[in-house]
Amino acid sequence: MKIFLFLLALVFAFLASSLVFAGTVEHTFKVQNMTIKRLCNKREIVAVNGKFPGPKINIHEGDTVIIHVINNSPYNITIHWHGVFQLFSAWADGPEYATQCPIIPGNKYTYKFKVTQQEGTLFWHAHTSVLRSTVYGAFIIQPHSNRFPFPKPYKQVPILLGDWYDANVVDVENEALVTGGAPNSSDAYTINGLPGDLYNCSKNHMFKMKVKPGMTYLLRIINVALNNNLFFKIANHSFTVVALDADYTNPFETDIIVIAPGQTVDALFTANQPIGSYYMAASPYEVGVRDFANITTRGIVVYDALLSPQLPIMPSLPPFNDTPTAHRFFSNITGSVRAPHWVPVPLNVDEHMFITVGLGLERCDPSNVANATCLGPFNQQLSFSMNNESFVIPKGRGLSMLEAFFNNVSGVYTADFPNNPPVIFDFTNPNPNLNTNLLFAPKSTKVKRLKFNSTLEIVFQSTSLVGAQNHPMHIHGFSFHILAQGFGNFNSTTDRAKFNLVNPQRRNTIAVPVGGWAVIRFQANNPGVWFVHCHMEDHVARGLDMAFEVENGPTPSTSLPPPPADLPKC
Ligand SMILES: *[C@@H]1O[C@H](CO)[C@@H](O)[C@H](O)[C@H]1NC(C)=O
Ligand SMILES: *[C@@H]1O[C@H](CO)[C@@H](O)[C@H](O)[C@H]1NC(C)=O
Ligand SMILES: *[C@@H]1O[C@H](CO)[C@@H](O)[C@H](O)[C@H]1NC(C)=O
Ligand SMILES: *[C@@H]1O[C@H](CO)[C@@H](O)[C@H](O)[C@H]1NC(C)=O
Ligand SMILES: *[C@@H]1O[C@H](CO)[C@@H](O)[C@H](O)[C@H]1NC(C)=O
Ligand SMILES: *[C@@H]1O[C@H](CO)[C@@H](O)[C@H](O)[C@H]1NC(C)=O
Ligand SMILES: *[C@@H]1O[C@H](CO)[C@@H](O)[C@H](O)[C@H]1NC(C)=O
Ligand SMILES: *[C@@H]1O[C@H](CO)[C@@H](O)[C@H](O)[C@H]1NC(C)=O
Ligand SMILES: *[C@@H]1O[C@H](CO)[C@@H](O)[C@H](O)[C@H]1NC(C)=O
Ligand SMILES: *[C@@H]1O[C@H](CO)[C@@H](O)[C@H](O)[C@H]1NC(C)=O
Ligand SMILES: *[C@@H]1O[C@H](CO)[C@@H](O)[C@H](O)[C@H]1NC(C)=O
Ligand SMILES: *[C@@H]1O[C@H](CO)[C@@H](O)[C@H](O)[C@H]1NC(C)=O
Ligand SMILES: [Cu+2]
Repeated sequence: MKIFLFLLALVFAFLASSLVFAGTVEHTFKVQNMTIKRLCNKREIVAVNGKFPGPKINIHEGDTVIIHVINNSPYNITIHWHGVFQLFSAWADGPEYATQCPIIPGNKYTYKFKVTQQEGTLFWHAHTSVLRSTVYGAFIIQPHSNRFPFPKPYKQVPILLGDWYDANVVDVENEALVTGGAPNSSDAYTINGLPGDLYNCSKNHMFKMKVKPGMTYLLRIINVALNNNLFFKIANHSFTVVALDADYTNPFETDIIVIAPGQTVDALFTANQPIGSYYMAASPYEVGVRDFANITTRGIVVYDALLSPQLPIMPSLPPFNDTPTAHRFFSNITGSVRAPHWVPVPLNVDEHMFITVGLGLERCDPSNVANATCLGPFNQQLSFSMNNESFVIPKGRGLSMLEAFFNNVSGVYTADFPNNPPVIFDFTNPNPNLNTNLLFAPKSTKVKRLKFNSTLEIVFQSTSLVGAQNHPMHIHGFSFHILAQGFGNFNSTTDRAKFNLVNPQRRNTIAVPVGGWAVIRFQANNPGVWFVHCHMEDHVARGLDMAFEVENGPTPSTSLPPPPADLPKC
């Protein structure tokens, strides 16, 4: 009998390890104030379950995720599962007033969705105001079979690269919206919430990673910073990039990672250097931004050995404006066509869009702002736009955009987002000889309607009217192929020849080259309203957004199901 039970146990153990059944992963997120010391001060931040960074969600592909969000914070909250396709579950996507009204203080909402057709590194974050500054965590999708398309790493280590405000971040944003100028910059960068010893009072707030000599680690690197691209290095070690935004790539050898807000990079590194300790470090990559924290965050990689360690070695990081290094990283990585979940590039395009993205102005309205003069360029207010439409989030209209879509309610948004910019000019000329009237884009809430399953190609063209800046464009609900990218104005005659239709990288956030363009393509196979926006948080509130309204398919199983009963009301 004992032998029999033992054998039975063996059989079950075998089944459990080789056959993985789709499961359910359930968590409760209590969003609440938390007192924390960073830099030299104690501060109240908003955080989940008293943890900063917030809890890691670790699931397998195919799992159903149920997260009960209880808002005990003083602010409205929603949570976005950044990069999760939300196939036929748009109600769980999260951006405030796009797919749901916010969860007001004292209320709750349960996010429920199934994660399929994707695996790798994603993250979750608040999608109300600028609260994602401290309300974030890793969202890791393990392969269903636990098998990676590369040798199994010894350990997986999330590396959340963030930033830290030595002030209440909501006050910082609101102050900027009132003055019309740029918000105060963050005060530090962080690795897993820790600034590291180059900052004051932070010697004991440094991320430490112990490694075993000869072992290979999978770093799951996520840029959660509000407004900064980052360079990342480990002294004397190189990386093999194996995935971007939860999509496998061909192995790419590099000693530097470049990552924009909203992006992730999966990189292997082997502890193959002389026993000792080595700093890992991140510093900003910024163009056209006057004010940003200009100090490196660092953590330390320590070889687990009894020998007394040498002084740690510091990597040398590029200058903050090193666009060639950024472009080399961003443009050279290709998708792995043999890896799980590879999607071939759709070859027949149904809709072509050419979308300008960039900085402009909004007229200073003394009755609306604190002052007769605003603090933006030309004493006006900063504003951002796409195709000269500066998006206004439809707050105060009683319904989210997705509810308006589902119930056929008009008056929340209009479906006339233009396919092309209204004026063609020398988009990337830094000193255009133009009428300043060009700088003022109208405020509107426009979406682009797409047929179910149609294929869309977009040229994102950045503009330099008031100044060239980086814009990491994020599309909810989809990953897209990046066919080509370059500098200057996109030329449809010569640049189409550069399209990679065979093995382009696939991402959910494209860092449009500063003063340049990028071309993407995807199939709109998911009905709902999908927010599209720059992942520089300051650009979101000022209009660098739009949305896709993807129509239902022909059958109930290709249509958006009704909303959950507990969907928050406005
Ligand atoms: C939470 O923190 C905010 C910001 O510091 C503060 O205004 C608020 O009073 C705090 N609320 C509670 C319940 O502690
Ligand atoms: C922003 O920075 C200015 C200048 O340092 C400071 O006076 C102001 O209080 C800051 N704003 C916030 C909200 O911290
Ligand atoms: C108001 O304008 C004055 C003068 O231009 C400036 O010094 C001050 O900082 C402004 N205050 C606000 C809140 O924008
Ligand atoms: C550390 O504090 C000193 C004195 O307040 C200040 O001058 C310096 O800029 C601070 N350094 C950092 C990295 O914040
Ligand atoms: C680390 O790299 C530097 C610069 O390449 C080199 O001089 C040094 O010898 C290396 N240190 C170790 C411990 O390998
Ligand atoms: C950033 O700091 C570096 C070195 O401390 C300095 O050379 C550079 O000019 C600074 N950049 C900005 C934009 O402040
Ligand atoms: C990457 O792209 C750059 C152009 O930005 C090119 O010069 C370089 O040779 C490419 N290859 C690698 C492996 O970096
Ligand atoms: C919305 O309109 C569509 C198409 O006209 C229709 O099929 C659907 O039943 C309508 N939905 C509601 C809730 O009225
Ligand atoms: C944007 O639209 C406004 C209002 O129609 C117009 O005055 C302006 O010239 C346009 N600018 C551009 C860059 O298209
Ligand atoms: C949508 O496209 C997919 C793959 O491209 C195809 O398998 C599916 O049948 C299409 N569905 C409809 C309703 O057209
Ligand atoms: C595109 O490039 C071709 C070939 O260099 C050139 O003749 C044409 O003028 C360019 N078009 C634009 C819009 O710049
Ligand atoms: C919070 O959400 C409610 C309901 O949508 C809204 O009325 C209120 O204005 C929101 N508060 C803020 C500060 O956005
Ligand atoms: Cu932007």
